Amino acid sequence: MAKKTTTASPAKKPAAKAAAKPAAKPAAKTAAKPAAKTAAAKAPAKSAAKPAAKAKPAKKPDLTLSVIKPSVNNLAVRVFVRAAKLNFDEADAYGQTRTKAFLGKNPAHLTPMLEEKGLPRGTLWESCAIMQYLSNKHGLDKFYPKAPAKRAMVDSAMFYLIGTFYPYLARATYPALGFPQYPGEVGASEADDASKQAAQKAAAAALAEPLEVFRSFFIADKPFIGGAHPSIADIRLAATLEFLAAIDYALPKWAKTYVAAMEKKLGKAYSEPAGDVRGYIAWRKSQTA
Ligand SMILES: N[C@@H](CCC(=O)N[C@@H](CS)C(=O)NCC(=O)O)C(=O)O
Repeated sequence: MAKKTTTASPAKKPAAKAAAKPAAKPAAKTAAKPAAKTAAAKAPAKSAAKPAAKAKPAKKPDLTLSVIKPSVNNLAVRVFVRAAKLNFDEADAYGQTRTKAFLGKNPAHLTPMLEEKGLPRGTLWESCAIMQYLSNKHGLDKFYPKAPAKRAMVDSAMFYLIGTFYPYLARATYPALGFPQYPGEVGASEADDASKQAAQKAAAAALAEPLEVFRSFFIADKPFIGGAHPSIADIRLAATLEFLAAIDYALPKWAKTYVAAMEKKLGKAYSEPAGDVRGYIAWRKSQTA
């Protein structure tokens, strides 16, 4: 598998659509050493007579990911490309998504956005679609099982997350995160503060049911939805749960254990990009304290 290289700059920019403070941690600092260096370091000692083998230049990443670092939609894909050890470039798209150049590639102005030559339109957005595509392309069955029935469960969990769980979560957490809510939401309307708070409270209360569905139905008696190894649905779910810290949501014990198990299994691939989200939440809280 190709070695990861990331050219992501440290998270200097303010969060998503929000305010002005850097995410606490820089983006993945794991930027791989240039391949050439690594290869040279591993090369066996050569006899003095032979000239040293010419080091190969690092392979140019074949995919670019445009991201907004404090976002959990982005976190899912950022974790995935690291865990899958893909060869990628990361571009910070904060404040860029409505530019002419970005809209020309992606009229939905959404991140994460994948750019890759082989794609029919050159770009792909929607976090789950990006993870599905990359898993298919690189044969990453352990993240996205090939067997139709197992794959259907992963798909179902992801659709359920995007279609049911995430809208509740956005209504419940976006006000605390300083993100604008979607048009038509009470939180985005002219309603008074009491009505907005009631809507936020109702959304937070609604989270318990889908959360329990993830536990009882999708995870059941396994460590992860994917079984012994986290699937792309698990990465999407664990990443999403990170936002609940913004409202000090009382995560059930199983969910805390689940995120910890994910972090243990994926190591830095999870914890480094998660640091950007956690850092942003900590900063928001420090501002409103
Ligand atoms: N369902 C999408 C949601 C993507 C999304 O909402 N992205 C936001 C960041 S959280 C974004 O890029 N917003 C920038 C904009 O709308 O201009 C996914 O899972 O990828």
